[in-house]
Amino acid sequence: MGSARKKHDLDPLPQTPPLPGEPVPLPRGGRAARLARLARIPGAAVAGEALISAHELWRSRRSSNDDGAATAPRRREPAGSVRKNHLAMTAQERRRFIQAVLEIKRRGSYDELVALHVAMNATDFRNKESGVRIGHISPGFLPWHRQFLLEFERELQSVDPTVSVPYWDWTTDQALDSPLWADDFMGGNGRKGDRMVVTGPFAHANGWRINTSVVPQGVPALNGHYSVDDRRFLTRDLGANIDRLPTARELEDTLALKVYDSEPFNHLAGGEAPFHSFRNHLEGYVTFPWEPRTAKLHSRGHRWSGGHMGYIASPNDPLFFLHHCFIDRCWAVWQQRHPHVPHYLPVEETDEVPGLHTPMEPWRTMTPADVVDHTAFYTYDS
Ligand SMILES: [Cu+2]
Repeated sequence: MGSARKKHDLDPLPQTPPLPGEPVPLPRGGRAARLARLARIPGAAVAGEALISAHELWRSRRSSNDDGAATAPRRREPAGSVRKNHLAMTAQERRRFIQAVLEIKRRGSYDELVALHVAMNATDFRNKESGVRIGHISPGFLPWHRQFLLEFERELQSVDPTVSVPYWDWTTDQALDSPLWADDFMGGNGRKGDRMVVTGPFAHANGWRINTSVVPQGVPALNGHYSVDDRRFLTRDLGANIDRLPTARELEDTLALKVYDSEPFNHLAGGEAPFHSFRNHLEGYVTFPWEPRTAKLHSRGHRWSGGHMGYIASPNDPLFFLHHCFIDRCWAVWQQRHPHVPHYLPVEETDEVPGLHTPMEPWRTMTPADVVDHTAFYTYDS
């Protein structure tokens, strides 16, 4: 049923180049106003006022003669967080995590993070073929999302210092009756028809509202690509858009790759033997010849979950953070398997993608080099 609708709705992590090559003018106005217009649902609570257009910042830094040195990395004292598989959390840990998420939603910082992710996506996906790409379709994918999760975790810890971000290992945790989908945690699937999540803490009836648009205004190319669906309730459509979650084999084959990333550092990198892009295979834009030629790993997790997870504003679903925490852990595991290769490439930034020492936008507080070793900030339970 509704296959045409689904195809239209859920193609945000595209396998095919979605965007026309024409330059798209950025909206006029102050940076905060611009970002707010990009990301906010009219009438929704304000989020993201303090954020900055990543694209604009990048351009201005690159054209100035500033040496681009980042300020000292923000390192938590002590680096004591342990990120756990959610299946290993106690009932109390689960409760505290959910309470902290609800509190930062109430404060507005949750929605600021969603808005920030939308702003970054707008630039990255528009420039899929060529142009500046910071956190997606770029070697910056892993360090950028590492900092994004650190910012999220820092917000949670300002509410409850005992909380850390849990992860969802979808290679083994695939059952629809997993505690992942329980009423005291992520809540369940969307209901038939409108796909509204109706159970758990993020159900509309329990107060969770979508405040950040899935449709960035002022980015016409994206408006044509993403469906206009600004209803205020969280949606999911588990398993409807793609038949299964990523497998352990997919992950193992990708972890075996020895090169972090290579030219052209986009959605095509490592697509052919010798498959020199761990990053792109993990991000999920290319597959091995023995795999389905559809999204894998990171992309497949988004598409399988469906609903908001399939959109440009996927962090609207807190599931995003558990998914990306596992992706982050995959980078750490890969480093352990390949101790003697560069853990981030390229060393020198290009006109399009960040180098090892390029400050990450829009924060400009850390570079990929600063976050390459996650143990400076947190550890994983296994
Ligand atoms: Cu992302």
